[in-house]
Amino acid sequence: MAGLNYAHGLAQALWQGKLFHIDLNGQHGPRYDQDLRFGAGNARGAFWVVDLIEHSDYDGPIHFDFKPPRTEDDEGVWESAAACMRNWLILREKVRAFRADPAVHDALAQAKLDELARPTLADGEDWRGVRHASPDIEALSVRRTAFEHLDQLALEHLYGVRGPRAPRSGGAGRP
Ligand SMILES: [Mn+2]
Repeated sequence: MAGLNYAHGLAQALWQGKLFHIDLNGQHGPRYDQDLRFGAGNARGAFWVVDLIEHSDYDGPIHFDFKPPRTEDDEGVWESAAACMRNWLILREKVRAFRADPAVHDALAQAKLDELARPTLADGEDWRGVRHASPDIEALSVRRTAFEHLDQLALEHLYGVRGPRAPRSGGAGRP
């Protein structure tokens, strides 16, 4: 609701060993508490949430906190509940294919994933050193994260143009 990145919030809680419970639903940007069924609304955000949880050591409950529209009857309410679970499973299949894609392994390396757990403070450094720091501007200017490349690969898996069920030729095939 606050417009923050939900996957980032979960990742921070995991990093601190403080993720004990999650409530999943769908949302269109920073509005009131929409509680759409999971996978509706921000589908890209849902992809990253499933990717995070699937590839973490989280073993707590995975709950849905959604609200079917009031125009649904009892059958529609249960359909909405089943759709939350189905969308989780659809996205789980997609994130597994994403993580198995050799291009993704390469993109994660380009994004310096292996450096994420490395402290930015070197041995012997403290805050006093910052006052006299002389950064290598040339080196900093060529540094890149390559997050766009990684995120585009995620979108292509989400859109179904990469991975096991991707079209093999014509139309939406990748260049
Ligand atoms: Mn809610």
